[in-house]
Amino acid sequence: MAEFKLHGFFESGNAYKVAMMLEMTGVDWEVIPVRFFQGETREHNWRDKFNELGEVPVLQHKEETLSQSGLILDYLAALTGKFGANSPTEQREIWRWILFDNHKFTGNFAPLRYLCGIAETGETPVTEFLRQRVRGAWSAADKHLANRSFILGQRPSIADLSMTGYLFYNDATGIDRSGEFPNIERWVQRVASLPRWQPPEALLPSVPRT
Ligand SMILES: N[C@@H](CCC(=O)N[C@@H](CS)C(=O)NCC(=O)O)C(=O)O
Repeated sequence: MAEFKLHGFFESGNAYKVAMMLEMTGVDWEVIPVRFFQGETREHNWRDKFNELGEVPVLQHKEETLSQSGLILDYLAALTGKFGANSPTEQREIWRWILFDNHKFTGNFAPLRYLCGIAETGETPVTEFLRQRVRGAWSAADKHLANRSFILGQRPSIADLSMTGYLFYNDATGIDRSGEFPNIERWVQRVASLPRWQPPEALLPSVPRT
């Protein structure tokens, strides 16, 4: 049995953020596939056992059962000594961007990607609104990355793993990332060039969609 157990599935970019960290830090981990599209995370039993919030990812390690990808990344950075902060100032900077990620960067992109590419709703006022919000959040990050290799500067951290998690998937959101946000595009490639990086399909299992 592996030391770390990650509950997740391929389409979950939030699970992928944690999978990247587990793989890139070289710890002993395994995935427990979650039948997300069949409603497993809505079942009382699953919520009682793993996460009362009804969300993936969940990480089990020894006596701990953790949810929220940002908090899990922070837990793993502290345990492994990798991709974490070197000072309280860096720690605050990491959390500033992880909170921004959860609220706006991933927070708007993930539902847009879901509506456009998985639910296939077609264009609606909701997709239009979300796309505008994504462009706003991505513009801020693109500007920040204009003169930095990574969020903290020259060194990759969990903030980069959190924010790029959803950017390694094909999406049908209608945003031309390389054309509109070239600094983000180069940053994504930089993260993909880090040692032990692997794409979502190599780390997370596909589960039935129906
Ligand atoms: N802020 C959370 C977001 C987690 C999240 O929204 N996970 C999705 C799957 S990618 C989920 O389980 N959604 C279930 C729902 O919203 O009901 C994190 O970063 O872990």
